[in-house]
Amino acid sequence: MPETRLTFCSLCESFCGLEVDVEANRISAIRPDDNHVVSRGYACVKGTRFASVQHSPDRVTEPMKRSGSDWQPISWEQALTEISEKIRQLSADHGAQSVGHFVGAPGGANLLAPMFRGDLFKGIGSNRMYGTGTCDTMNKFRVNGDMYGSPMRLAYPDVDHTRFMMILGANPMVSGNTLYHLPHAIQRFQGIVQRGGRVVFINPRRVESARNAEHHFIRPDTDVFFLAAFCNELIQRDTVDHERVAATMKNFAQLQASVAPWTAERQAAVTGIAADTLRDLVSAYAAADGAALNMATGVNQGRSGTLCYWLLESISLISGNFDRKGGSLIGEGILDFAMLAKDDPQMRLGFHREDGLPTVSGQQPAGMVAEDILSGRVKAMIVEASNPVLACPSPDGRLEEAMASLELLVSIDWFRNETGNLAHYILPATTWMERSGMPYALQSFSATTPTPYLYAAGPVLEPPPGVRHEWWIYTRLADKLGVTLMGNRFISGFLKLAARLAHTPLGRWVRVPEMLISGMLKQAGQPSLKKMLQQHPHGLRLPDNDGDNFLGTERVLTADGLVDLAPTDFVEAFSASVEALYAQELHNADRMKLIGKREIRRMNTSSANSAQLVKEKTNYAYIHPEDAQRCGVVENDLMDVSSEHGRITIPVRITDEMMPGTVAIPQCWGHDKADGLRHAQQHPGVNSNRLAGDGVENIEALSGMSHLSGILVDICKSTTIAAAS
Ligand SMILES: Nc1nc2c(c(=O)[nH]1)N[C@H]1C(S)=C(S)[C@@H](COP(=O)(O)OP(=O)(O)OC[C@H]3O[C@@H](n4cnc5c(=O)[nH]c(N)nc54)[C@H](O)[C@@H]3O)O[C@H]1N2
Ligand SMILES: Nc1nc2c(c(=O)[nH]1)N[C@H]1C(S)=C(S)[C@@H](COP(=O)(O)OP(=O)(O)OC[C@H]3O[C@@H](n4cnc5c(=O)[nH]c(N)nc54)[C@H](O)[C@@H]3O)O[C@H]1N2
Ligand code: SF4
Ligand SMILES: [Mo]
Repeated sequence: MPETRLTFCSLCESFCGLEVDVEANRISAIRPDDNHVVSRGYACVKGTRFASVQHSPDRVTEPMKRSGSDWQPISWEQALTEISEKIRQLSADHGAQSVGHFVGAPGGANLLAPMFRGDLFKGIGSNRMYGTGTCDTMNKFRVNGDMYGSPMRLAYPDVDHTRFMMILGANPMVSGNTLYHLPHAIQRFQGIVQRGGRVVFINPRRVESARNAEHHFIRPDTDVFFLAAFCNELIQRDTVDHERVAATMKNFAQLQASVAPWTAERQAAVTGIAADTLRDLVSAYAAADGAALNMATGVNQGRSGTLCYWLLESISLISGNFDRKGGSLIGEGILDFAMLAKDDPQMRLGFHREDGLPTVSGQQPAGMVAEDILSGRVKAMIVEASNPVLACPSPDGRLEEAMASLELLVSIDWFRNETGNLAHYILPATTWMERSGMPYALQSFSATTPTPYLYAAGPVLEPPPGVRHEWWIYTRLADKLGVTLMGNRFISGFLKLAARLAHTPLGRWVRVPEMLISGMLKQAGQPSLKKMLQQHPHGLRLPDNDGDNFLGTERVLTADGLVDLAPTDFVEAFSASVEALYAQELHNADRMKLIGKREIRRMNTSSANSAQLVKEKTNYAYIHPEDAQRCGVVENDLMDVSSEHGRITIPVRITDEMMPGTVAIPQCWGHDKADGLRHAQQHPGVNSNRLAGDGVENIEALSGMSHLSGILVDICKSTTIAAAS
C-alpha cells in the first residue's frame, strides 16, 4: 500500500501543495493538496508529473568525472579532493577571482544552499558569482536597494483587495509568477473582476493569462516610455498624495522633472498604446480604491528594466497606492531577512568589476561570463542548478566555447545537461522531494505573498545513496579548502564535523538541514520543524498584511529612513539614455522584435527530458498573419530568424495573438547535443539565445541584466529544404 506524504512543488514560485503517494521509495501518484493553506487543490502538470523527472533513468546518481567524451563514476572523496586541489592551485596561480560560481533559478528556490555557497566563496575570496538572476530580476533588486535601502524590500500587489491591477510583461497563468506568491493566479484575478474591479495586461502577445481579461498590445521594450508618460500624467493631474510624499519620501521634484517630457502622445508613437488608452488607464488607476501594478520578466529583460521598475514603484508611491490595502505591500516575514542581511557585503550593491558593471544581490552579469572566461579572468567555475549554455545569451555559441575552455568546470545537478556535458565533474544533488525545506527566502522571510503563510516539509523520498545535498557539498569543499562557514569558527567546525559524519551510521543524529530550519523557525517564535509537520501539515496561515506598516517606519532601510523617489544613478541613466532609445524606436519602427514565450509543460531547460511533459520535437516561432504574409510563410514553414548576433532556422506558427512586428520564440530549447538527456535530444528544438548578444553593450548597466526581450531581428522564409511538418 502506498503511503501518502505532503510536500510543496519547488519548480516555480507558486510552491503548490502536493500529496505524493510513495511505495518502496518510488512515487506512484502526485495530486494537488486540496488542503494546502494557499494553493488549495491547485497544481499544474509539471508538478503532478514530476515523477518522470524524479525517476528518470538519466538521473546522475554518483559523482562523475570526464575524460574526453567518456564519463566514469568516482567516489565523493576523490571528486571533492581533486576539485579543491584544483581550486587551490588556480587561486594561487591566478588569484582567487579566477574561481567563479554560476547559480540557476532552482538554486534560488533552495532555502539552505545560498548560505553555504555564499560562505564558501567569501572564504575563497572571490566575488565572481554569476547567475540567471541577471536574466530575470536583478533590476528589481537594484531598485529596491536604491529606493528602500535593501534588495530584499520587495513590494507585491495586494491581489485580493485591489480594485485595479495592471500587469506588464508577465504571464502568471503559465509561469506561476515571479517574486510574489500567487498559485492559481487566474482565479485570484477573476476575483478582482467579480468585485467590480479591472485587470489589465500590457503585453506584446495576447497571453493565456489575458484571454478573458482586458489586454493592450505594447511594442516590445518600450515600456519605459509608457510608464514615464503614465507617471507624468498622474503628476499633471495632481493625483499625488503630497502629504505622504513629504513625510516619508524624498526627491519628488527630480522624479517630476525626469518624466515631464513624456506625454501620452509621445509614448503612443513608439509603444502602440493610444494616448487615449493611456489616459483612460490613468483615470481608472487614480479612481480605484486601491490599485496595484506589477511588472515582470518581459520588461525586466529589456534595455531599461531598472528604469521601468523605478517608474512603476514611483507611480505607486506618489499616488498613495504603496503600503496600503489593495495597493502594493511590503511583507513582514517570519524573520526580517532584509534587516538581518543589511550589513552582509554580498547583499550590498558592489562594484568589483573592471568594466564598472555592478554586482547586485551578490550576482554579476551572466552576459559577461563568456568574455570573462575567454579573456582569461576566470579559469574555474562551479555551476549549481543551471544550464547557462542554453539559457543565457550565446552569440555564435560563444558561451559554450568559453565554458569548454575552462580549466575546471563543475556542475552540481540532477542530470548531465548541456553545460554538464562540458564539465570535468558532475556532482549529483538531491531533488526537492529528497530534502526538508520551506518556500524560499523571499516568501518565508520577506513574505512576498498576498496570503501570508508558513509551510515546511520533510523529505518525501530517500535520495539514492550516491546523491548529496548542496549544503553538504559546499561544507565538504569548505572543509578541504580551510574556509570558515557562517563567520564563526565554532559553528563552522560543527558543520564540517556534521558533514563528515552525515553518511556514516552516526549521521542520523545530526541532521543539519532540519536543525537549521528548526533554528530559523524558533528564532521567529514559530513551532519547531517537527511540530510544524505534525500540527500544520498543510501550512499555517499567518495574519493578513493590511499595509500602513512600512513608509515612515524603521523598515525603510535607507540611511535617512526616507524612500528615494529619484536615486541619482537612475535619474542620470534616464536622462542619458531615454531620448536616444526613443529615436532608435522611431527609426526601427518597421523592424521585427523578438520576445520569449514560456510554455506550461516546460520549466526553462529542465523539463526537456520528461517524456510525459514534452511531446513536440521542436519549438516554433509565433508571428502575426500580416507578418507571415509579408514574408511569404505559411504554418509550419521553416523561417530564418536573424539578429546582429546570430541566425536560427525554426518552423513558424501563425496567430493573431501576436502583436504585428513581433516574433515570439520559446527559449531554452536546442538540445541536439544533450546526450545525457535522451528524450530531450530526440526533441531538440532550436536555441533562440543564439540571437541574443553578450558583453557590456548588451547588458543593462544599472543591474547587469541581459537584454533578452525586444531584440531586433529579421525574418524570412528559409531556403532550407525540409519543412517541419
Ligand atoms: N511553465 C513555466 N513556468 C515558469 C518558467 C518556465 O520556463 N515555464 N520559468 C520560471 C522562471 S525562471 C521565471 S523567471 C518566471 C517568469 O515568469 P513571468 O515573469 O510571468 O515571465 P514570462 O512567462 O516569460 O512572461 C513574460 C511576458 O512578457 C511579455 N513581454 C515580452 N517582452 C515584453 C515587453 O517588452 N513589454 C511587456 N509589457 N511585455 C513583454 C511576454 O509576451 C510574456 O508574456 O517563470 C517561472 N515559471
Ligand atoms: N531568451 C530567453 N532566455 C532566457 C529566458 C527568457 O525569458 N528568454 N529566461 C531566463 C530565465 S528567467 C532563467 S531563470 C533562465 C533559466 O535557466 P537556468 O536558471 O539555468 O534553469 P534551467 O535551465 O531550468 O536549469 C536548471 C538545472 O538545474 C537542475 N536542478 C533543478 N533543481 C535542482 C536542485 O535543486 N539542485 C541542483 N543542484 N540542480 C537542480 C536541473 O536539472 C537543470 O539542469 O533562463 C533564462 N533564459
Ligand atoms: S504551478 Fe506547477 S510548477 Fe509551479 S509550483 Fe505549482 S505545480 Fe509546481
Ligand atoms: Mo527566471
